[in-house]
Amino acid sequence: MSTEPRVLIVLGSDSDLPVMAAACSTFDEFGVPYSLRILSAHRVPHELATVATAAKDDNYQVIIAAAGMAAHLPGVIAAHTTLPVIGVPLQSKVLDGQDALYSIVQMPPGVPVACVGINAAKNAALLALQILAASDSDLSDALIRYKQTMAETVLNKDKKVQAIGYRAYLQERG
Ligand code: RP5
Repeated sequence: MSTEPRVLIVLGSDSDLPVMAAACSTFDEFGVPYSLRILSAHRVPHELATVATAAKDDNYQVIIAAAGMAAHLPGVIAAHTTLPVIGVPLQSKVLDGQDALYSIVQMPPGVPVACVGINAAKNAALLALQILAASDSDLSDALIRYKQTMAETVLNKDKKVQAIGYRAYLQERG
């Protein structure tokens, strides 16, 4: 597998990193290299535009952009590139992430952004991996194995709750 980063992750602030670390660890788990940048649409608009405009020539294939509050970051990036952009709305104190969700999800026709759930860093990474897997059979196989493992985990829980009943299950679950 190439060591050249294929995914560009952009955060609106370093305060977004604790949540978005789950995206990084998901890429680590699949052995897919990524670049991580901290570039605000509002605080460093020119630098952000430069990075977004160059992303395709820099050989990135998909971009994840995470921001909270008035989260214009994914939309602004999408305005500067034809690469697929996945937006992650982040929870904030005052409006609980709904501000970011609404800022990201309702893009005008012509400039799409794929929006995952509030704080859904892991799903953003998995969606990015699925986009890459469309032209990468090794990654596609790894994602199939991931889903199989997930299914086995749930089926084992189902078996267990049927075997020991809900009270004992809850006790064991803690
Ligand atoms: C957004 O404003 C960032 O994405 C972050 O979620 C929020 C607050 O940023 P800081 O004041 O913590 O840097 O642009």
